[in-house]
Amino acid sequence: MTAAPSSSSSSSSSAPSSRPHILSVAKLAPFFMSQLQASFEVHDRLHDSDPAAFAKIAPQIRGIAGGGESKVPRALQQQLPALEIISLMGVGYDGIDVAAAIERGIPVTHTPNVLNDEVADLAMGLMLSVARRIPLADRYVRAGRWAKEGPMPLARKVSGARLGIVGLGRIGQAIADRAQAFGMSIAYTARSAKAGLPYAFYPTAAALAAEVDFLIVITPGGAGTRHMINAEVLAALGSGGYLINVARGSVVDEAALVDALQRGVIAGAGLDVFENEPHPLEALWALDNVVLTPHMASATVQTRQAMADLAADNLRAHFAGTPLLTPVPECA
Ligand code: NAP
Ligand code: 8YV
Repeated sequence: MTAAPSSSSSSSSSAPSSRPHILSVAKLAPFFMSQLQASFEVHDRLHDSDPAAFAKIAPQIRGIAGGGESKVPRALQQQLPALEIISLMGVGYDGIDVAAAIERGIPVTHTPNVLNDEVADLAMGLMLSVARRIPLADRYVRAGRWAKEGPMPLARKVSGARLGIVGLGRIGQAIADRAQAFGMSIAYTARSAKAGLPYAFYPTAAALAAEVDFLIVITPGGAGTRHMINAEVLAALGSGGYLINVARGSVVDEAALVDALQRGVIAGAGLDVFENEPHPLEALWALDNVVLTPHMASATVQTRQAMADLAADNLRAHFAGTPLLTPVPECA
């Protein structure tokens, strides 16, 4: 969280409003916030900025709006006796205590599918960037090294290589579509094999890693996938292998990854997500065989607008008494 939240609602009137009160739990994009403010009384991160004011308004809060990285623990839900819905602008919802919400009949909504292309594009971009050393090459030219030292060392070919996808869901399949156009062979792991798809299934990440050159991770975060990519998986990927993580930082044991990168256990990594955001391990910063991006896989104007529209539509649907557009599977 980078900016100080505003301390109260969007209403300029001192008269009580009949519009539903919403708590935003993240710094929301202006094009999301403006939609919320048009329909609701929005209290922007008031629980963080002014706990006393929050305690007064809490009994009236009927909705929560947040992003894919937002935390909505049981303790926060318990402070909101009138809470009816939690709407996220993001597909991942590992920060939400969904079980606590379900106990009270509170639906949780997210924004699947509208970001598949964008996240798949960045996964391919990271794979190309680290294998072809594009950021390193950019720095090489800017530092005047081309003229002094000549061409850079040769890179690793991506087209035609063996790709493993950890998590073949909505985004994983969009990655596979792109990889097919690169002539890559495609294999995957997931909780279960997918009937009707022409890709080889491996029951574990380690078994998959042993058979591929590039391993792209695109599962949900949370307890079920925590440190699924560990030292054993990295050893299986091997000294010619590259890891790409566009899922959640928690899925990869980051200390084991740093060790593997430093010792040449794997060839390189492209990382959009980290265990402690926005503070990736500083040991990663010094490594030439990694490409780092700041959790930006869905961050284009077009896709973030589509995510905001869907998240706002879910809230509007709830308060209009019409069916939710995209509840998380546990609430569907
Ligand atoms: P999805 O359609 O639900 O797909 C998730 C896939 O992960 C499924 O194939 C699922 O297997 C697999 N999976 C789940 N738990 C697993 C486990 N314990 N072991 C092995 N595989 C497991 O989700 P999605 O829409 O593709 O999104 C995936 C995730 O990407 C999100 O939850 C979010 O964390 C992340 N994400 C990141 C960014 C970013 O900015 N970097 C943006 C968007 C999304 P089954 O099919 O067998 O159930
Ligand atoms: C965004 C994400 O960073 O959708 C997700 O799960 O991690 C990303 O799209 C975030 O949700 C924006 O609010």
